[in-house]
Amino acid sequence: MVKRGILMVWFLIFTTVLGFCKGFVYKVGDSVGWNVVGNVDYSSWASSKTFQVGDTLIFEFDPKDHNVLQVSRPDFHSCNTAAPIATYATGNDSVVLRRPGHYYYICSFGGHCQAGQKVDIRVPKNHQPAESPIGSAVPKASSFGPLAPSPSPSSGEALMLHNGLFLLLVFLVFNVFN
Ligand SMILES: [Cu+2]
Repeated sequence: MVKRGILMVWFLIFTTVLGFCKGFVYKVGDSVGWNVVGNVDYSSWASSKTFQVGDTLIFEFDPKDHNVLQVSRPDFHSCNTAAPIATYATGNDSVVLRRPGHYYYICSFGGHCQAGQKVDIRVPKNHQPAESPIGSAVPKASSFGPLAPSPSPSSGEALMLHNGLFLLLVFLVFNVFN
């Protein structure tokens, strides 16, 4: 019974450490969300962030008035809505940035893209040192983020994660054989 209690504590510590090491969740447009009112400059919104593989974007909008189309680079620049790569239309849509590169999103409703409802999310190839997360960035609760070693504060977190994992395994093995 005591052992089970200790195991629970370890599990809690482990999952907490894990929670802080994963990708961040970014709500596109912060408090305004995905909209044309509020005059959000989505390009400066995006350039103020350092996205990483494993991060999640959340698009919040009224599905009667907006949607989210992932499009190619040329379609992004010309606001062409005819050939989307993906469409999101629930009004509370999340997208996980699974690989490096550019992610282009536009709204296909009349004139919205032309009015600036478009965002270019760039996920750098290399694991960038994470800026101190501010604003809408909150730790995410599923799937691993990148844990590539780099001389940054996040490498300390990664180290913590690995240590935590190692200790948990040692602890579990110890418990099984005793
Ligand atoms: Cu729209």
